Amino acid sequence: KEIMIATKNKGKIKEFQAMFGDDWKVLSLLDKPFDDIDETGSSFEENAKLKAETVRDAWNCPVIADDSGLVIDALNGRPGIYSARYAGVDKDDDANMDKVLAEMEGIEEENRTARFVCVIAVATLEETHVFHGTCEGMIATSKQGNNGFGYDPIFYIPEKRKTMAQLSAEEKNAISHRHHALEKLRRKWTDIFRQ
Ligand code: ITT
Repeated sequence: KEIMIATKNKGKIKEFQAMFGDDWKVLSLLDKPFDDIDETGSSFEENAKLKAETVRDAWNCPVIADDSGLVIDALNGRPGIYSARYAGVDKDDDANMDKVLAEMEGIEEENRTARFVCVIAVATLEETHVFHGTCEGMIATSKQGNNGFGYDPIFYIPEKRKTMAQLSAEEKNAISHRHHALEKLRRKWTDIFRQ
């Protein structure tokens, strides 16, 4: 079984492949090239739909997309939908984290709350479905850990006493925003694909 996920983000691709499991071959825009899609939406949901539907319309097959990011309360929700290029350069994780750490300097622990948000859009030939997932945490004061991708080294999870980047892939994939969104999709899978 194969499923196309309209992403070029290697971190996302790895996580989806692990979460779908060996029964599935996760295909991405790294396997089948596609021009960069302008993310012109004003919400995770709009951008997830835009990516899934753009590729679905081009290829006439069901397509999944993931729009995600880090929402920090003390920064009024930033970086939010601008997470991938918060420091100006697309997907420069270190620069993005440095910018967040600088903006969060001096902010007390109780005001460092944040969440990862993931919206998965599933565009079939008939319609598009969206599924939301979140993961609550705090912004650390420095980078810790080497696993995962993106903002994981500065996303501290109090229950685990670790940052997301200090968790194994299995541990992250059991609690992440992406996991929660995918679980909601799983519950509707047979309704959506009638298979
Ligand atoms: P595609 O559009 O090709 O899927 P992208 O990286 O541009 O890739 P987004 O626009 O959804 O995707 O931006 C998501 C950004 O949010 C991503 O680049 C990371 O900086 C951050 N992010 C999302 N999920 C994350 C996770 O699980 N851990 C850490 N950071 C994450």
